[in-house]
Amino acid sequence: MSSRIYFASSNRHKFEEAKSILAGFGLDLKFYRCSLEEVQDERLEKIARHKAREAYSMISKPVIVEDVGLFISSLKGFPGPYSSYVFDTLGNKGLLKLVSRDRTARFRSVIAYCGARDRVMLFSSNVRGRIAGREKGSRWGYDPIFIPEGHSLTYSQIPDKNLISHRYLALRKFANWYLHTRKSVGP
Ligand code: ITT
Repeated sequence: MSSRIYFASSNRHKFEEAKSILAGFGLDLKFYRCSLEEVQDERLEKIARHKAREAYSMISKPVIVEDVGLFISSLKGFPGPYSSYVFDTLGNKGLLKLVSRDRTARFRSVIAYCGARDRVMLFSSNVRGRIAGREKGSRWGYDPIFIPEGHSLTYSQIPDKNLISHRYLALRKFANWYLHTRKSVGP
C-alpha cells in the first residue's frame, strides 16, 4: 500500500484541512478536483460510499471522499444530508433565521476510502455544539456559525480547528486503520 492517497472533492477547503490533518500521520494527500454525484439519501454513509466508488472509477487510485452534514436539533436534523444545497441557497444568514431558542447542533463527517473497486471503508465522527446567534469570524462554509461543545468561539475563530473538528476525528480513525493495515500487509 502506498502512502499517496487522493482526496476527491469539489471543495478545496475540505481538501486543505484533510491534507494538513493527514500530514500529521505521515500520509501524503493529493487533490483530485471533481464534482461527484450526491445520491439523495438520509444517510451520509450511503452518499459517501457512492461518491467513493464513483471517484475510484475515475482515477483507479486509492481515494478518499468525505460527506459532511450539519444537523440542527430544533430543525429536526435539517439541513443534514442537504447541507451543501442549503449552504449554496440560504447560506449562513438564511439558516440563522430558521434557528430558534434550542440552538444545539452537531457536525457529522463520513470519510469513505476506496483502494480497490469493490471495497469501501467508512470512518465517521460527530462533534456536538451549538449554532451561534450571528456569524463570527470568516473562515469557510458553516464555520462562522458553529460553536463546538466546550468552547465559546466558532470554528472560524478557533485556530486549532484541525485538532478538534469532525474532519479530524474521522480522519484519525482512517489513518489508524490505514497505517495498521499497511503494516500488516508490508511495503
Ligand atoms: P464535495 O461533496 O464535492 O466534497 P461539498 O462542499 O459539497 O464538497 P459536503 O457535502 O461534504 O461537501 O459538505 C456539505 C456542506 O457543509 C458544504 O456546504 C460545506 O461547505 C460544509 N462543510 C463541510 N465541512 C465543513 C467544515 O469543516 N466547516 C464548515 N462547513 C463545512
